[in-house]
Amino acid sequence: MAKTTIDVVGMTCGHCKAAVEGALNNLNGVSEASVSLEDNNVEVNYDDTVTDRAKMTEAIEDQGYDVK
Ligand code: 9UX
Repeated sequence: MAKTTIDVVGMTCGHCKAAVEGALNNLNGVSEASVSLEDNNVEVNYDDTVTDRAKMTEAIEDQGYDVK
């Protein structure tokens, strides 16, 4: 299991938080995604034999947010 923090641009409200967390939790290999609106990032616990940062970045961008 691996853990990473991804900086995300453009999340301002609770719906943004839910959209990003939901998109990541829907990915195979992600066990937990937790957005901090204060820090503009998302902490992700994941299985690095199943998924990777590129896939997570794509899922976040698909929701309309930019990844730094
Ligand atoms: Mo509320 Mo978050 O309109 O973009 S969903 S700010």
